[in-house]
Amino acid sequence: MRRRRLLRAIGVACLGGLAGCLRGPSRPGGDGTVNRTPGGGPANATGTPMETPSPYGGELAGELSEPIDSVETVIGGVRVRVDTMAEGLEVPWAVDFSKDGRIFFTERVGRVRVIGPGGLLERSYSTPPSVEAEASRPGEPPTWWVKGGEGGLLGLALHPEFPDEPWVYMHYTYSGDGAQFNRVSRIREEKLMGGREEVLLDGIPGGSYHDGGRIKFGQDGLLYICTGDAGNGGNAQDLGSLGGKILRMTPDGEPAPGNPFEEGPYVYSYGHRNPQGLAFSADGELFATEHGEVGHDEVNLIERGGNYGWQLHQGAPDVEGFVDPLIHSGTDTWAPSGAAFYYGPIDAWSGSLFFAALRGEALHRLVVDGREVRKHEVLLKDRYGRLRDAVVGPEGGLYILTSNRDGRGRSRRGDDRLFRIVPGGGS
Ligand SMILES: [Ca+2]
Repeated sequence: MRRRRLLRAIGVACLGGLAGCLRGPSRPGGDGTVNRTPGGGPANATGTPMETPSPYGGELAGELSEPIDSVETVIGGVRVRVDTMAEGLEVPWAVDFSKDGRIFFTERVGRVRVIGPGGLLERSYSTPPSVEAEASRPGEPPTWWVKGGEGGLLGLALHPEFPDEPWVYMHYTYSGDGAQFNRVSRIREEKLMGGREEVLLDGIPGGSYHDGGRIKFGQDGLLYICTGDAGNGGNAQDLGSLGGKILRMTPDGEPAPGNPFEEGPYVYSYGHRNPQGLAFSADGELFATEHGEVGHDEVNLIERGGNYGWQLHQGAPDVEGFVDPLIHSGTDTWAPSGAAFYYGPIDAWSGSLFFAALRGEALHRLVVDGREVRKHEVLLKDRYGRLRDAVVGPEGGLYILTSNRDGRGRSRRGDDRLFRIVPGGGS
């Protein structure tokens, strides 16, 4: 039995053939390093120790998977290469990177997926008990509604020391007591796959609309969490409610030391309607994107204890006691979501704040100086459809998730996709 299990595992690990597997990494470009198993594993025929088989089609040696497709193009006057890293996805929502080379992402329908050395792993890493959410079929016209609405499995963040600290954090919508809520939980990695779940904070207001959902670790090692008002604007000004906030917790799920409000120990800032994007600058400043009402989408510089206005104020009315956005869309609609500062190899973009936009179907680039927005450029307008997340990978690639199968988009061949933008011209 043990032998059969081992051979099956070897079969999964060694898509390149058993001989290649016994030799070591079968992946082209591998540097010959292998993950050592504490205590050593079984020995093969040559007497050298065998490693715990990887479920990912190769050893986790820190290198990212090769793209499945690449095209050269120009974006905003910059010559780039756009790599497709995964396709045929169902409403992917958030992406993060492990230093062992794996790319983790969520699909709103309830799956955590992983791209390993051999490409996208077919089976799910984890399937948390989120509300049942669905995706539209490719080619289906927009219906505005799919099961689950805006809820489902949303945010994802790896522990800053992952995989040494083997925790994957998630934000998802769940059903309980006849209503819907959101929770933040973490799963422990076991044998290179998602294991037991530990709920850190639940009872966050949820529903079919305005579930927030973005989570991200800051340079301070604390977890920041976007929560929506769940369609009840009164939540946002109520410090006793977890809705319409940016929350902050320790990696163990406790209120972060230094949080500003006794009556809301997890609250970091409030007066938010439906924030969906978080980005930290190199010097640790936090920026957040937020969906406004009838346009009035915002990019905010987040201050500890700040009141960002909803549902008392929209736009930038300069009222004492409230923090105005750095920029807002007026009556235009961006529907901004995931955001990231870019410090990659494309010089023209270095230091820019990018954010993905859904209804506006574009990638926005801001040049921010303090509270001043020096430049605002709209890229990829209508090229890939609705965009959900923008994240910079460990190699400096700009990773983008499409969201064309969320019921509101018109999906095309290959949707949904994870693609990345790297310098073009063969460099
Ligand atoms: Ca505001």
